[in-house]
Amino acid sequence: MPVIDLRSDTVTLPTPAMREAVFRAELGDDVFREDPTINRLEQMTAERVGKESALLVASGTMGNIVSVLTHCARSEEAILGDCSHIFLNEAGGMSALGGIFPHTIPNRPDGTMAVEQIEAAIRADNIHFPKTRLICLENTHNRCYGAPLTPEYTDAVAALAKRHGLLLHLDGARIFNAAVALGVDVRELTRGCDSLNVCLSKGLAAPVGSVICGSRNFIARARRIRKMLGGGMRQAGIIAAAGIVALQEMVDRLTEDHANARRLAEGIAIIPGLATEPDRVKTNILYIDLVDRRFSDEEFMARLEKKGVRLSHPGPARFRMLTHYGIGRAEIDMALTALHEVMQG
Ligand code: TLP
Repeated sequence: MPVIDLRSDTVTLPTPAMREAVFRAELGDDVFREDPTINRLEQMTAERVGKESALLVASGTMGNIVSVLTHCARSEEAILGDCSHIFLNEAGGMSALGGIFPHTIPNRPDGTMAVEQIEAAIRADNIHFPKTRLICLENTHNRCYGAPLTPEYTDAVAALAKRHGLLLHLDGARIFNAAVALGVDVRELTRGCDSLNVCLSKGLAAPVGSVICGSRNFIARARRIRKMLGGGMRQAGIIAAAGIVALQEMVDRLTEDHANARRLAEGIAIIPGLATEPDRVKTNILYIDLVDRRFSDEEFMARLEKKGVRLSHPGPARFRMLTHYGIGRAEIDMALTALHEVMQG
């Protein structure tokens, strides 16, 4: 029986073109900056998102922590959403590794934080307070149904940061999903930020890797932090080769994932005992609530697993599904059938 794995878009396997590119990749020692494939990926990514320079890192988590450690010194403060991945899912890296203080603002359902609330959170110059240094945004917003943040919103936060002499980091793990969903050039979503993290190993289906982008000066400093964290990866052109294919061939098809997620949500909305909000689905992420408490969460997941459907379990009676490369319309319909059957008992 085929497994329909909707736990995450990180489960994607590399495409045949990626495997071929990995096989043929020209390699060198990247700590000496001698891996031509990495150099090419970094240059390509920087150009694509409109920044001067870029740096390959092992993961999205590493991209975020390297960026935050590059921007902030110990005892400084970063303002970020209370539902952000950096705050919830990165093992508290900013405080553990950097002595950086996270100051959270509520995320609204559309993934934004109210600009007035961000402004109110910026500390006055007073010896009792940590110094605010950084604002972090997340686009698309994972916990908020994959909501894409608009250019207008990002520009407004960037303008606020500038007015207060702060820096702006964008966790753009799924920034291409946002660009495709909004029908804008990705640079419109990145122009105001000082750094961003782009993941190659989520919807773009590369096996490993993220790229952080920013000014030449930022990337030069980030390179040292990456080394300090043990992230100098030598012949990692093996990774970069698949990343190049991801950027070249896997961005436009994200529209298919978005259409499939919407179809899935619309199908789930009419299944008795389950609840979801199809109108919130703008990209490839949706959440469902198990309203019917005949089954425990574990029982629900086990019954679906038996029918070959996997989803993730971010909280009590709440589940998450992501569409991605390898999940077509047929798989969506099979998943809906499985959900119907499970709920019919
Ligand atoms: N998110 C993963 C899990 O950690 C939840 C997923 O399955 O969605 N930023 C955002 C917005 C992310 O969603 C993720 C991964 C990361 C950063 C971290 O990327 P990795 O997993 O490469 O460290």
